Amino acid sequence: MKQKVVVFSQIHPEIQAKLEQQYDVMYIQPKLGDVNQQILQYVKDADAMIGAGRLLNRNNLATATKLKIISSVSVGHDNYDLEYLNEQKIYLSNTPHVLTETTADLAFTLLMSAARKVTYLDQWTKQGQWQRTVGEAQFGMDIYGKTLGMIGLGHIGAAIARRGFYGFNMNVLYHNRREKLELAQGLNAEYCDLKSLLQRSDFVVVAVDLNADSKALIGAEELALMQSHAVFVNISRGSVVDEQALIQALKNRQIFAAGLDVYQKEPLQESELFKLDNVVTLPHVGSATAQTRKRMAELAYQNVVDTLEGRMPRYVINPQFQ
Ligand code: 8YV
Repeated sequence: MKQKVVVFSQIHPEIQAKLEQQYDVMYIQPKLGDVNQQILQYVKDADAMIGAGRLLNRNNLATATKLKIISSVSVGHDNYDLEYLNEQKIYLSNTPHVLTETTADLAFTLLMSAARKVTYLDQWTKQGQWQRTVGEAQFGMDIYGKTLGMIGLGHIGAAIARRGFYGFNMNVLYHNRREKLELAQGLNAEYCDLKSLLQRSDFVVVAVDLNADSKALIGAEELALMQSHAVFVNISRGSVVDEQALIQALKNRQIFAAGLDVYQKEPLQESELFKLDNVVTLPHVGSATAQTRKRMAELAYQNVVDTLEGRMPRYVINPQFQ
């Protein structure tokens, strides 16, 4: 009798095929109706779940009596009710490291696109607005040699800081739950409090995990500390930022521009952000390259195999069911 695995989001086809060879695989398919009802039905005798981008908690996992692991194809794991998984002794695993550089590339893409008005000017040009030499309305902000303020200096935050320091000769400030002396030394980075970072930075990049400390970390008060020429980038989680406050700050030209890859509600379907010419909005694509998503899926697959073969998964979040 094959063990049962529930796939709750799209994963790389090669990994899908490997799962189907080894296990009895069921797919959660939104087009078939209520996803939570599908999850409740399929997890009844499931041994493992693999996927990303879906809230899994004590409500939609209530029927999971045999579940041994939720293998998330992501580095962030705020979608999962960890307290419940610990109660039920269900491993939660993730896929760190393989997406670090790809996500940092995307963060810097957002920084540069927002700084130089790339998306606005692309549309402006394509609409035939380019009638004469560009003027101040088309001017962007310099990046080279400017001050980069990192909110969060984990693996991804450090990779972003390296791009600024080595690639653009930027002066790096950082705010983190604790100082990262060794890492900061290599980047000549200065640890500072959040207020000082927001006041001094030309570019503010949010790269924190979503947790009790970082939820709603950036609101109207924090945005008001930023300089009017400053650019704000968020590649962490939407809930780290008060989105309405950011919209107001952009509308009022309190800051120069923003580059966003995450939002309080995803997918972002209707938003005042769509009407603004000083924000770049991307659809949560930080790790979204074919190569990186395949490597993430490979790690997630191995976490499932290890668990179902009785070994501790390599990237487990709750190794001893704290
Ligand atoms: C995931 C991410 O693809 O890894 C993460 O935490 O945010 C992305 O790489 C996303 O979470 C999937 O919904």
